[in-house]
Amino acid sequence: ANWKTAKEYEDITYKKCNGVARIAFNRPNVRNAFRPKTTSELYDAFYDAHEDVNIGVVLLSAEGPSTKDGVYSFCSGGDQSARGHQGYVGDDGYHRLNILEVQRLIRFMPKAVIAVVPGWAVGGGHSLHVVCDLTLASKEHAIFKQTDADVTSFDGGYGSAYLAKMVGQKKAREIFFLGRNYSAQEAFEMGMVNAVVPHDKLEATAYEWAQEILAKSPISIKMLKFAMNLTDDGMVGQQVFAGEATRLAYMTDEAKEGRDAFLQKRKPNFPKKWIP
Ligand code: 1HA
Repeated sequence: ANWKTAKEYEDITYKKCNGVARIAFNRPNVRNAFRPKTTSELYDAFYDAHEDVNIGVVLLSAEGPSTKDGVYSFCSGGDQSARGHQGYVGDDGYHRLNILEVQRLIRFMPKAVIAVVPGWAVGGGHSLHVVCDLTLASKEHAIFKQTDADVTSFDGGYGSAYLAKMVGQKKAREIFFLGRNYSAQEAFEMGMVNAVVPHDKLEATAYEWAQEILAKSPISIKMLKFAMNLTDDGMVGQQVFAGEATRLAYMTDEAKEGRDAFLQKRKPNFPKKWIP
């Protein structure tokens, strides 16, 4: 793949190639922990991928390994050294939990998002892989771990409750209550990883999976994602799904008549067909 840098950032890299966007954590020496700068850069890049009509699949990956010890990581969650009393403190001095906004962008992205996990996926980093549509993990180096209950920073949303829908209640409670390490293979067997991939083939495999998805009907992928989100997302899930129903309704003669009648200041004369 011939990746081209889409935008320069400090804490992440952002590249594009043939319909695929690749957003990657780039703080490998702290296991790709995120600070407020990281999350606002993630938000910016995900929003760009959301808006770009030439992008159909987004990879959330990570640069590495650490130059200190050669260890690979996906993301180790919130940067504990940036944690204040009410959240994570940014350059502006305000305390935020804005990784949750990034989670929502991933969740409501009208395209597939694939987590590409080369190493540690821990705490809020684990929750990010949970919220992505698919997860590919390095056979040799990926380790999944939930430390939220070690550091009193718990994700009571998608990170835990949605995880439980994915791996079952007993396993999800084990993951959070014991905080053990799980290999890519164990995570695969639990149902939270789609494929275990040899480390040196991980990025290429992610790109191949993306290309397979890109060959499908874009509307179908979007509607299927939103349909599968719907039951877990309550009224917001309904809103997102229904927005697409409205868009499809716009394309009918009926909708054109409704708009035209308003603009022409006359009563609408809808086609009198009640198609079952
Ligand atoms: O759950 C949430 C949220 C929920 C709701 C709303 C907002 C949320 C926001 C955030 C989060 C969270 O992410 S809570 C969970 C926060 N993360 C952690 O508790 C994980 C902390 N890290 C570790 O447990 C370990 O580092 C590790 C299992 C990922 C890797 O262990 P390893 O290979 O033994 O490496 P280690 O020596 O511990 O770390 C390497 C370097 O990276 C260390 O720095 P150094 O001594 O070389 O200077 C270490 O301090 C740094 N580092 C690793 N993780 C973090 C970190 N620095 C800051 N924050 C980190 N998360």
